[in-house]
Amino acid sequence: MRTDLAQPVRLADYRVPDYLIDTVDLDVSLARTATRVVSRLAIRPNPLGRPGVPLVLDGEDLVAKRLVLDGKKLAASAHRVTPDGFTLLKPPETPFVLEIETEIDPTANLRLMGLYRSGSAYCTQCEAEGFRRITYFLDRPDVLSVYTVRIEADRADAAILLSNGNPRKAGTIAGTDRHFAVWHDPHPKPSYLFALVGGNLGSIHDTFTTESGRAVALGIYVEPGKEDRAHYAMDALKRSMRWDETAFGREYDLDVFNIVAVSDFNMGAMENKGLNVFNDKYVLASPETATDGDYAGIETVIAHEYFHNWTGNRVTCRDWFQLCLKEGLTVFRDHEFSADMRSRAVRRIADVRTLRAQQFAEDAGPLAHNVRPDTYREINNFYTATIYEKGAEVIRMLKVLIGDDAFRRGMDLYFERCDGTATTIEVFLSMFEEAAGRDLAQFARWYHQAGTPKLHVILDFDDAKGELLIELEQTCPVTPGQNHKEPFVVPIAFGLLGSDGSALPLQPVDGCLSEDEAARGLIILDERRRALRFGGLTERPVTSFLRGFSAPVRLDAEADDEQLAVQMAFDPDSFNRWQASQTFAVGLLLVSIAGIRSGRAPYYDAAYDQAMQKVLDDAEQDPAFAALVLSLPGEADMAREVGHDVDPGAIHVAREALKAKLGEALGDSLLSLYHKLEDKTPYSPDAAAAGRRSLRNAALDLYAAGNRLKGNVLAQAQFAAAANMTDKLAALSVLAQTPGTARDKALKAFYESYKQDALVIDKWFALQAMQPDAGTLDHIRALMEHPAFSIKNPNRVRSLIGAFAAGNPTQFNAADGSGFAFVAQTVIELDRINAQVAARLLAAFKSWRSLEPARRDLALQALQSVANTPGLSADTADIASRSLA
Ligand code: B3K
Ligand code: ZN
Repeated sequence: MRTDLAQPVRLADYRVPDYLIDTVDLDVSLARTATRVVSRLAIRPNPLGRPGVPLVLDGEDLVAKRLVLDGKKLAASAHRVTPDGFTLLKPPETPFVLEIETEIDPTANLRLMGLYRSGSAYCTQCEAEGFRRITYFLDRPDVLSVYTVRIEADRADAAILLSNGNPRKAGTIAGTDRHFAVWHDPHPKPSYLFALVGGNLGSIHDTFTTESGRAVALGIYVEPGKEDRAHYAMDALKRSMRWDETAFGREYDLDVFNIVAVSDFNMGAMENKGLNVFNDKYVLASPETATDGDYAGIETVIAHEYFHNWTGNRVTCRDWFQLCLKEGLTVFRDHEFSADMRSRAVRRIADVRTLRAQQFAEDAGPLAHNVRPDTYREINNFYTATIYEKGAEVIRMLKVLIGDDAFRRGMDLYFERCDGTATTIEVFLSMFEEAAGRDLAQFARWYHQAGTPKLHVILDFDDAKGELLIELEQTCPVTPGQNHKEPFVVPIAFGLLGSDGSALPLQPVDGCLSEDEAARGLIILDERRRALRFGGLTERPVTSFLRGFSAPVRLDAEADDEQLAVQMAFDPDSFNRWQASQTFAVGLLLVSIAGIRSGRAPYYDAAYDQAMQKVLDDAEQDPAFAALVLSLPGEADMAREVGHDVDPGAIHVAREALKAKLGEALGDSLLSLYHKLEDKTPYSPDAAAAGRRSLRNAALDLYAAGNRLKGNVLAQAQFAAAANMTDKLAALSVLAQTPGTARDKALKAFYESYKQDALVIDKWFALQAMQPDAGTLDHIRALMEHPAFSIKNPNRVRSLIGAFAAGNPTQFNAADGSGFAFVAQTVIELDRINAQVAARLLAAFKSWRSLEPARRDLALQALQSVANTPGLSADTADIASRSLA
């Protein structure tokens, strides 16, 4: 295992590989503690590389058993081999075959990278650099090879044997109880997309016929007995395959597509060619065990991994600096898919909430980095919200800027020209420059400059002339290593409303807006400042900026309560109707938080509940949307709004008080809505039914905040009667807010009902970990001893410890430092087991510098305790040192 700070890898140092590997023949004999891997590599010097240099293959924790060059045992003097690498000192100048046998121990592999055991199955995870834990290789994404894989195992140990590509051959080894399968993947791929699975798994099967009439055999493999829970994933897969044909013209390209669900997995899922491996959380669903949110998550992740087949696999990344080339683009594609499957407006709001909660927070702290970074020490730490979510926003802006048609032409060009290559962001952007006939050099700054730009808006209304003057200015905060920022290209979708809510035509004065901008209701801000003037106005209009959240920026615009109320009721852009409700609440909360810190009572303004009452009156027209409006900005959102010297305790008090006031003021309407939305029909996970449940549960939550006793009575009844997990968990989360015997009883009953089901028990862990009351930390410590908890399983760690660190701002940031110390201690313990998950957990400290001084000191001490631990993994050492820098 590597330790402490690794040498940084720099984009500027990129060099093409000196050798290429055309084909890989793997022969893997599975055994629990001693799996044998024979790898036969057809290697040749890269005509573009340096001639005659030694061949250096990556390795990690490997034991080399046999080394053969062109059929002859390799002399000791001709090579160097260690667990971490293999060097062939003088490689032949013409193509040669290198055969390497390694032995690996999947059972001892707790890092869950390379080949490991999950439950009773063998599985692999190779992205980013896990293949080198299976065999010595040029483990970099720009080495593309055709793989043929033979897997052999005891039939009793692994009846199912899967790898990438198409099945070629299978059979029994005469006279033994062993069998084998051979898979061949005709598409050249980088090693990070290699996968292999062996085990005794249950499965469901289906067929998909592609647009051009080819039949594809689909299979989903799960723990035996859970087959029934895989049907929604299969349905989502078929819808994804069809959608990629219609939305992007992309057809599937193998005879089979398999998905395997495992219960030990470092992240959500992995897009290995033709053999996606999934965290079972994103495959398994039944009404009794999965919430509406889980169903939506499965749909998205299934789609995301499938879409990688073209954006990631057929066209891959030249190096890991280009990660957003596949991730940002694929997130954009899965967002579009979900928007087409469900309500576009509701999806957009949900996606922006995630972006702000995760990416804006990351961008504002010490872990901020470019969408296309130019240096890293540990690439696994760059699978971040910036690469994924901001990466997707950048693509969305590109589409807005050049228009739908040019965007589609650019994508088509990209697939046509780059298919089968490992490429870069520059090449990607050049496709759109060609398709749209415009220069994107300035737009590319979104990839090269970190930080969330702020858009300042100053308004001035000239009554006499009936003109509105708008002054726009963009600024961008300093981020690690970047003090100076050049202006971004910011597309601002924009409109004006009358005080009665009517949409007003845009009448730019003196051609201050181009015709195209005026027609599209779009201001393109590509300088630091821009002034605009709109005329023909009989009264001061209400302004609506950033419709649909047209750019990932923070908006700083003046708007009074009356204007926000007009926007909430009438803005034709539903995103901005929702945004106005949030801005209203943020304004009240900021006053309240400042007051609480100076010893005053929480602040409230009845204008807010009047505006919210109107939303409730129309709630049934779009229940999912109304549910989002009823959910107040979260405590982490408020911490971001406060920005510096944050006191999470005061934020909690202010938010609870606002919620209670609102719940009380709207009590009757909430209650009647709650009763009206009761649904006695059988559960269906579709968006409309899920929307009604989310509104009903949001109404219950808000009602209970203002009417605790009566609310808890309703929640008790719902908890007892609920036939689906969405309603059950919503009721339990209301009950969990009041410490005492009723809560304990409900939690116990929940555990008893679902103790067989690890994924449901994860919800039980998470709910308890997120309670803001003072007893939570002790309770978590006790739960870590619970038989259902295991520090070796990433889902358990994320649901108990991760939920505490990321979802319990009050107790994680407790004034005595106990939350920080606990998470730091757990990171240290976990680091020895699974460094990747430990490093991810440590990133929960990303906002520590914006805390008030006393807490900041305590967070600093906790971070230092991690950084000073001897023998830390490269993963955790990297996060610790960047957090402290
Ligand atoms: N590409 C994988 C993530 C791999 C993470 C490696 N640490 C899943 C995805 O984004 O689709
Ligand atoms: Zn991805």
